[in-house]
Amino acid sequence: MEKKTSKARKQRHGRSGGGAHPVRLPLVGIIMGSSSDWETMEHAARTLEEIGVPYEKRVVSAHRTPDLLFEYASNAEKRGIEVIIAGAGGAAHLPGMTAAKAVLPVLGVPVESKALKGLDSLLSIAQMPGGIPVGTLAIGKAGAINAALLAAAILGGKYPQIREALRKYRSSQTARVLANPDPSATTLTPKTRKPA
Ligand code: RP5
Repeated sequence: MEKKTSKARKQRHGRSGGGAHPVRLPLVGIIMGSSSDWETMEHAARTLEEIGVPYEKRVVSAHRTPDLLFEYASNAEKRGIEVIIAGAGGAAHLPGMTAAKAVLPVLGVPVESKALKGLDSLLSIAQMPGGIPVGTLAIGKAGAINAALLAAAILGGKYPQIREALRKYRSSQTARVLANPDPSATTLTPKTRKPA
């Protein structure tokens, strides 16, 4: 047991204790209420991959698998997870319930619902009573991407390589915009372009 723990620590921090070596064990847990949320939540996963933040992903439903949710939220910290991203739609209690059982930062992504376009998800996640915070992002894809970026910013305080990767992500985003100043060059394909 002792050996396993120190091996895990080495894998996470590298020999120099957090600076130069890549972080390999999952630091972010991405959970979602249903596999139907993956279409949205995969944007969080892809963004973490782009920045090089190790993560795990799984379906954990607050109302369909409440015991699993309790187990996941209670054990995440012990397993080395440092930030949880929770996406859910409709009466979206997953992020709030997770935050109630874990002291880790929980970032909530409101998944767009069919009935109310995600406004129900947004309010369910954002309107937590004082005492148990959930950092709530925008509805849908933008929220999933930003949850990953915010997770990286939180982790960047402890892992310099993640802070640097986030800095690079931001500069290449800026460079992409500056390299494409003409909006008509990228938004209209020949088929959709109106005749002059
Ligand atoms: C929530 O209900 C999930 O987060 C999902 O957004 C929504 C619908 O789930 P499915 O009926 O598609 O499984 O629990």
